[in-house]
Amino acid sequence: MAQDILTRPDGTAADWTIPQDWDAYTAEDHATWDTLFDRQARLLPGRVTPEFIDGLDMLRLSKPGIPDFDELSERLMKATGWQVVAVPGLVPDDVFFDHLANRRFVSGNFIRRPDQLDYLQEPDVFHDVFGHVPLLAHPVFADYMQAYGEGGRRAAQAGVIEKLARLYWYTVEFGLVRSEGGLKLYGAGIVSSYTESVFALDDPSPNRIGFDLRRLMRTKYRIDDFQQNYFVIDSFEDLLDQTLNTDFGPLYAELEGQEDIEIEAILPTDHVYTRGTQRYAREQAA
Ligand code: HBI
Ligand code: FE
Repeated sequence: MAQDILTRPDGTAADWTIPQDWDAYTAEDHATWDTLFDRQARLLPGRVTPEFIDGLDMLRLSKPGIPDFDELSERLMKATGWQVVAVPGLVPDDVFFDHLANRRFVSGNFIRRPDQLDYLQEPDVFHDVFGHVPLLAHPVFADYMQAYGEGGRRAAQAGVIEKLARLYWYTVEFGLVRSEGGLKLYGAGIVSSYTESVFALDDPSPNRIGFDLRRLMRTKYRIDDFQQNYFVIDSFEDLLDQTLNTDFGPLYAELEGQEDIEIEAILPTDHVYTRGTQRYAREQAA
């Protein structure tokens, strides 16, 4: 993967962490956080899974300004034993997995510029902290993330990271969860995006299909625009049960000879919540 060619910047520890250097944030940086936070805080109630809102509250993330990671880690540590550590940007897969396996979530310490509110390539502190950290206060999701890190270390040794990366993508980053009141958001890539928070639930374009581990691991994904397909889990407990409490070794062997599934495909065996029109993707490609 591309991360293999990353080189460790000067001043970075062996595990790629750096001091957050909270005092170095400018008034503009904090204002950018507040703008992004207020927008999502108004949009998400009723759309996001209630456990996410519980996490925001428990971690006092509504306090204005970019959170101080030490303060945040202290609260998170009490809830689930996780910490947040600062990194300069993307880190190599093995480093990333190692942090997760040790219940450390890595966050970029920088924040996007005011002219990049809606789109940026690298994960910044808003995506990483607002998007990912609230669910780390939930005991089951917290265990899922640690198990993912452990699974990642094994997948790296077996040379099958691509399959496991798809699991992260379609759950941790872009997952939906079923509830009595309809589908809800929980993926960090969605909940940290003003536009995708609406698209993922309301737009007729994407498919929304039931979570199925084998099926998911064969499904390609796109990183450059709104998703064309979302996988829907029943609950965090079910997600953890179906995935990381099991040994993936035999599964990888089984998937070895099978072809990838196109992003927008719907199979006869799929549990279809929404058959998308794919109109958005078609228009973007035109
Ligand atoms: N590094 N900082 C950072 N954040 C990520 O989300 C991340 C990473 N390195 C690798 C990675 N994610 C993924 O490629 C793994 O899930 C496979
Ligand atoms: Fe992310």
